[in-house]
Amino acid sequence: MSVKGFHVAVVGATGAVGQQMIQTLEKRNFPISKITLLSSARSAGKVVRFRDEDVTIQEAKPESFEGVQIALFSAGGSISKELAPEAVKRGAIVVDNTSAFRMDENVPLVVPEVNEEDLRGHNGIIANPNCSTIQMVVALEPLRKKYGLKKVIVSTYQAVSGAGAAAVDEMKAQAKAILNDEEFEPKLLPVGSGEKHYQIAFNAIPQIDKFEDNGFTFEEMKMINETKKIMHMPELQVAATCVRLPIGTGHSESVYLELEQSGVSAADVKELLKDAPGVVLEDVPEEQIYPMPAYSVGKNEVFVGRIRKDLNEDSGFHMWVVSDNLLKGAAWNSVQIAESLVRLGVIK
Ligand code: L14
Repeated sequence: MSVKGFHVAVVGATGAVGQQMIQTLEKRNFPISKITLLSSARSAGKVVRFRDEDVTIQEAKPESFEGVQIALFSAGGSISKELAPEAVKRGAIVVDNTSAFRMDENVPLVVPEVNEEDLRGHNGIIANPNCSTIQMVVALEPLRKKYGLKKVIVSTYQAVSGAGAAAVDEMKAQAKAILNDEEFEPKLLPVGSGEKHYQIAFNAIPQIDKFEDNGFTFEEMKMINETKKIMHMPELQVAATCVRLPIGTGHSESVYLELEQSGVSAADVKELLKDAPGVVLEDVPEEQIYPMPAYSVGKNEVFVGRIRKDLNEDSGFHMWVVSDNLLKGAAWNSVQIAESLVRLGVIK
């Protein structure tokens, strides 16, 4: 690694995740010699503070990646499909936070606590998994390693910021309108381009992304397919139900899992997760200690609690998994991948 650091680009610099990427790079003191902030033409010209300097955001074009060594993308799948190959062509390693390349065989899909070594096989693009997938696999991996994993059934309680800053604004406006007995017209959720839109304030919407023919939504299928890929377990039984709740930031998940090994106790599981990388165990029911999304905001870790053994299935366990969807679910995992690339010597 050079002493001065790397030329890093952030694509989607004005978005909910892009903003967190910039702040995370700064907080982690990532070795940066130059930062290039890119966005759509609409947001170009805005100025962002980075390490006590004003950086002007530029419109993302193929030429923008000249000299860039690491490019963090979070500007939507179509921008990634168009510009990530352009960045790679110019010598950059891309960490892409969209679903554009995640299931591509030639693209490692990485959560450093689980499969950091997969980074060595990259071909220029590395994919950052879906937010809901990331926090779940961080909690599952120690169990898979020690006891083997057979089956996972998850229900999510997802925050609105996953759908972008505009969706959070819409939720707040709806809440205000409801408290004032005023009319409002939902426009963004569950899917911006969809035919129908529903109220999110004081509601729960059992749809995140579009439906596939099999009855699952894309978000649910992402959790299913990405989990198998990250854990190298095509045979793992996984099912997901993804639900949007009126929460600003912080995804929660109720996870049911079955181990390969029987005879394991809840205490064994707690003991294992207590020291697991990236995990904070918050599990003292007698003292009402358990993770909650409101208290996960701004933190990089995955919080796990409510661990208990199933009453019928000896190898079955239930747990509650919470994390900041914009950080471990997106920006922090991307920056963490960049840190791993440096530490493993994959990028020099
Ligand atoms: O796949 O709407 O990275 O909360 C993450 C946020 C999918 C949509 C992804 C949301 C997106 C999801």
